[in-house]
Amino acid sequence: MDVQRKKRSWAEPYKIKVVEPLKVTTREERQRALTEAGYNTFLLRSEDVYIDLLTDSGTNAMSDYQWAGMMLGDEAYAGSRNFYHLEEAVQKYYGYKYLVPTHQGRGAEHIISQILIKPGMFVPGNMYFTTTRLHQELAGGTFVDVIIDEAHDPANEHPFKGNVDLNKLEALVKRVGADKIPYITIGVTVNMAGGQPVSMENLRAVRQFCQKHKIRVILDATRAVENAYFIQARENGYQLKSIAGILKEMCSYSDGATMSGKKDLLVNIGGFLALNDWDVFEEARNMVVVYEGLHTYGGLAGRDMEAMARGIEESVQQDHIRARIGQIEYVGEKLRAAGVPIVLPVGGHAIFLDAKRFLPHVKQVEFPAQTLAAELYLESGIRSMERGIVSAGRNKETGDHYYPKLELVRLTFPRRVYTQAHCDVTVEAVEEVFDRRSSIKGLKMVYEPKYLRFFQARFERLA
Ligand code: PM9
Repeated sequence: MDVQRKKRSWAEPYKIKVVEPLKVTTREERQRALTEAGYNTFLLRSEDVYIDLLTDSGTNAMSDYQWAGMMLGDEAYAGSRNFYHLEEAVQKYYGYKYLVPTHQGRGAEHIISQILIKPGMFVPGNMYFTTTRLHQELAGGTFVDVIIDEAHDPANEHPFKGNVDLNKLEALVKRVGADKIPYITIGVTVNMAGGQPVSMENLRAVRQFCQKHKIRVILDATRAVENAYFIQARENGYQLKSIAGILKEMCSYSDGATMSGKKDLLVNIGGFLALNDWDVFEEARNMVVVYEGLHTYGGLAGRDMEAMARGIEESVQQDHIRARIGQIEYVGEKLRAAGVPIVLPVGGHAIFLDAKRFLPHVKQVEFPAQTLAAELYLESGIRSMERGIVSAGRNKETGDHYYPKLELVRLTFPRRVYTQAHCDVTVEAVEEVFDRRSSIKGLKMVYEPKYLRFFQARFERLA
């Protein structure tokens, strides 16, 4: 007799070979640790953390293939064979001609900003990213947000919330003139919007517009493979295309990319700047020796470059990316079912709790997302990250806080690290904080560093 079978679940396309014990702490220990850390999860010691969802940056588990590659590190000062392997992998999978390795993403952001931005220029982008915008400002530029409005609404379920609004871009060109715009940065996916993707159609349209106005397009390709997965899943005409093919097409609409290899590329350290334009490359290759290291290592050991080259190959495998994003979707579905306010649709690397709706009684100047991240740690030992007013920083002209529409707490999943049981524990912990949300009080900032304050700022509970 024929039996109608239910659809099979997916499972991680790997098994575990090495384990790292986790420490469970008591509430008293966590309160002590949190007070010492000034209510900033960046200042906690990792040994006081149970499940670490601070970031997916450099926290990935490498494969045996990558670890084997580490033993093949050619630690020559110049011309390491691992550099050539990395260069080959970037050319093959991303399609750019020239490669400048950097120690991580912000090294690449620094170099491209210093080369292309002159004081008084404007740099549009599909929502700011902390380090990217700071490097643009340090080079004398002003960041201008040209993302579609839907991206600023956590409940809006637009499938490509990372898209550039071409009307906003056009308005900027009209206002300041194309010669004042050295390039546009397109984040794929958009981290601060909730890991939201950009459609291929939009990338193509931006390319066309920018070609007409002689404006360069620079991708922030940090999570471009995750973006490629969303294009495959959501955009007409891409269902049967490979992730590798989609990734290459995405990059073909740009002149270059900055990359933090610590995310998509499944490594613990590394990044690069990739370019098609020889003149810009020549300057970048010259600058990297001042700030990072020789142009064939850029601040990385040979073994790190080898691990990244191998990570590129693994990152575009269909079963890998499906499981990667499947894990985020699993947590998202459970939280949504429990009525916890999260950013929708669920993005590529994290679940973002909507702190404005989670803690509506905490004013934005009382740092609702910072408060919620601290509270989740206190409840469960789970570490998350604030992505709201603290991350947004201050307006360099007025000195006032930026007041971002999105006030979020990010539960970021490292790749290939946690199991479904860790996901269940996380959901339960969030639900418990949600149940007692009305009793939670905000914070005041008692120490504020000058740059990227979210990393080191300190807070105290409001009485
Ligand atoms: N992102 C993250 O946790 C690292 C710490 S927060 C500054 O999400 C994008 C989209 C990123 C990113 C880092 C960088 C900088 C550039 N673009 O951290 O310097 O998400 O390798 O990359 C972090 P690096």
